[in-house]
Amino acid sequence: MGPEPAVIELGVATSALHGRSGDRAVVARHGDRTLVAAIDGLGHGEAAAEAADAAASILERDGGSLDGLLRRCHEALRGTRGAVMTLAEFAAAPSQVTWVGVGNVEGRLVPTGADTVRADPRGHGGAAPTLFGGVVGHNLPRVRPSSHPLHAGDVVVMATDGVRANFADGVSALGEPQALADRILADAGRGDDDALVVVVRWLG
Ligand SMILES: [Mn+2]
Repeated sequence: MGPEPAVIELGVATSALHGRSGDRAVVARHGDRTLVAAIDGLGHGEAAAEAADAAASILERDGGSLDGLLRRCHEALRGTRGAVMTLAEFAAAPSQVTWVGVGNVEGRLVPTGADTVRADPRGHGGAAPTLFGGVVGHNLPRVRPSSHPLHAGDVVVMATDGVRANFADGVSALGEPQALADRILADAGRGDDDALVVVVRWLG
């Protein structure tokens, strides 16, 4: 018997400014851990989509530490436009999310039972991954992933900069992840860039 897999429910909402989106969501299971990533290829259009595809193929295939994954993406994205991304790895024993970002793909934890959570991670309310300045494929910063305990029903939201930074305001952990993702995109989508909202509910 292998270890218990991390169990999540997922919702993804996306919109493209022109043609193919340069924003990409990835979900990959590696052993007892489930990796969820939100990727924003720089700019938009085909060149952004190619950069996002290169990162997605690494993340779908490879396991290992988050900083190791970022390094492999960095190598794979050399010669592309580059991408920013946030990676969140869900594990069941103990129940936690380990996460980190390069660039400005924001993440928030909306605790189960919380009515709403403020978007500012430095304020009261939801935890957030640390985002390190840089661009995967061009300048990769030294990153330090952080971990946060999860309780069944907690929701993690990730959104690219095609979504306003206050996207988590008023979001509750109730409701289906796909409905939450659709509503956040409808309410907070900027309309001037590719946009991606990824919602994960932790089931334990
Ligand atoms: Mn963008």
